[in-house]
Amino acid sequence: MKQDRLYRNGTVNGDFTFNEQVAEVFDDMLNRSIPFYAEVIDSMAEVVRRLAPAGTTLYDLGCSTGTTLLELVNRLPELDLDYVGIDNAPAMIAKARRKAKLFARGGRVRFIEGDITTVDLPDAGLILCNYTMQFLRPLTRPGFARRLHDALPEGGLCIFSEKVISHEPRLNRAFIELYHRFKLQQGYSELEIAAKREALENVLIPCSTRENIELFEGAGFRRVETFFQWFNFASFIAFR
Ligand code: GEK
Repeated sequence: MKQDRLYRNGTVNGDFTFNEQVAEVFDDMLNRSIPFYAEVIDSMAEVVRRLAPAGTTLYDLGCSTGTTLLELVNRLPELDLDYVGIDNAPAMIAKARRKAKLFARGGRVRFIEGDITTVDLPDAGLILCNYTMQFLRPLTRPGFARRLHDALPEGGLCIFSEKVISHEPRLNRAFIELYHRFKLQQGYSELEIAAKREALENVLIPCSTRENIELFEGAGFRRVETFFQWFNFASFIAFR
């Protein structure tokens, strides 16, 4: 896995985008930037194993290089599911397809280049959207959540993960400090952390846990709960 040293000089050339350079080091970047990334995939696999409606399609929106989807395909061979990953970054989809050729053990998995705010989701039974809604403009999120709701049948599920904030300033400050410490422990330098934070400003816009729950309840989901949280990273499950 190629190491992420994109910001080692502390230079920020404009806002963060999901280009070829990012796709190349993305798996390392995610492992070292999202606390408990592997554990969240493990937990999701267990939820999917128990709750996925059989005979439907599982979509991963903002699938990036396909890591989550390929893990699920390989871990859940007994489930009668089709797997579709969607991302609008061509470099991510190209890499996901290469990984699928190497690692997907005969699963029914496809990767599509598309915009998750407009793409159709036929036969959806379960929709994943991990660390991706945070990149959609906040004003568009209610419409997005409504689309997901409308694409699912009754009994369908949406599992999503987001970076979150707290509106309690002291807690929010603690979140930021703890996350900073996590990135240092992962081998990023102060310079790299500061530069990445600057590049993501105005690009990654997190909400609170409660706002995310209200967003999905407002879109019509019957029940929304968290199943994992590490300080400022949370994973949710919404029942249609
Ligand atoms: C994982 N879920 O491994 N349409 C399609 N894709 C989009 C859009 C859009 N409108 N906006 C952003 N993306 C993955 C990680 S990364 C998270 C998801 C991160 C895509 C973007 O191209 C990128 O691949 C992904 O959303 C976000 O769990 O980089 O922090």
